[in-house]
Amino acid sequence: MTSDTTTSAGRTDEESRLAAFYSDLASVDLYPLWTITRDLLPPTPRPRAVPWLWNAQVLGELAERALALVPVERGGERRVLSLGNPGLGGLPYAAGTLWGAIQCLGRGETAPAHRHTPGAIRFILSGDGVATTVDGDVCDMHPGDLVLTPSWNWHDHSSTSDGPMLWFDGLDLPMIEALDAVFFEPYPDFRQPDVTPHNRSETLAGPGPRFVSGAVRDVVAVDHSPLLVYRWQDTDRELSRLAAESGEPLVSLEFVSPATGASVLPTMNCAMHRLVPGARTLPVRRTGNAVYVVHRGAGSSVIEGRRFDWSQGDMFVVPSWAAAEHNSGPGADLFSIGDSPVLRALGIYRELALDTPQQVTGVFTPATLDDSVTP
Ligand code: 1HN
Repeated sequence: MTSDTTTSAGRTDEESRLAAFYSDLASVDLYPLWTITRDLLPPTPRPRAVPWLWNAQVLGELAERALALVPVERGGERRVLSLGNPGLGGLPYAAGTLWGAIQCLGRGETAPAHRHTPGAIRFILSGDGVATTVDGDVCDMHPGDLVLTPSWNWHDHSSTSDGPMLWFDGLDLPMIEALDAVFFEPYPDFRQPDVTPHNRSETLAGPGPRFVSGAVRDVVAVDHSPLLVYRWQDTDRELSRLAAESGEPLVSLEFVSPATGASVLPTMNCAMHRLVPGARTLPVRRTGNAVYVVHRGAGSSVIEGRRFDWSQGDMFVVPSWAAAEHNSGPGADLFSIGDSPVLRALGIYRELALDTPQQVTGVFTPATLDDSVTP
């Protein structure tokens, strides 16, 4: 029989053999590359997460309602409202690799001790009198401070205040989940002992620099920073020094390990950006996702052609390779987290500076609360 013999089913012999071949492939869980229609190798990254912004007033109001309505207990562990990027189809992640959230703790409360392989950072928004104990070191927290809870370090949060504290949580959880490497363990007691003196890492961390100029670093390290708290006064002083020295509209510093000069966590970098009043930057594309928290001031960012107006306490996402440029009105300080240390370590970090401002094709309108459901 020749290959073009037509069978009773109206197929040539070859067509029949091909159909049987595809059916056999599927039956043993094999996919031939030439039939895969999803774009495996797009010319540039196509993150599913979209540029997005959460409004400070909405976040604050809902955090207050959570404080009034929901206790902090074992199981739930934390009173956290996670930023869910609408591009991610219902996942509670700010971007494909990053968790971002607002967390609140009320007067006298403790969020129970546990540890997990995802690493976390806290950036304090408001309130006072909370300490996070990190593997036995009680770290006092104040607005503008950055506190690290590195991978597999025991951590709990305790309030000795008579008011609530709010902070931003950044975690590498989606990345660790993608690597199938999430482990979690509750601490045997509700909280770790409150040992004195507090803030030991600040005296033991060594004299190395705690900040470097520039938002993205080449130095990568497997270890996290021995310094667990970066104080706002130090960050502010360094930003002022850099701004005066450079004369640039935007200065960025990265928080680094004083021991190695590498990012604070092996998986995440933390940076602070100061825009002078009236600053305008040109657009840049960078690989890696980033979440920004407006610490002070107001301004706007154009991300992939859409303008996002922001002010203090707002949080927004710049997904990988999205063109982003920033403008400030009265001046602003922006805190950011990003996953670029991982891209750096793997040799796949890229940056592309664009030389003209983007055309603004739309203005983002943040979600607001519907008055009819707000009591
Ligand atoms: C976590 O442990 C904290 O310790 C905050 O405060 C947010 C989100 C997902 C998983 C663990 C915390 C978290 C988290």
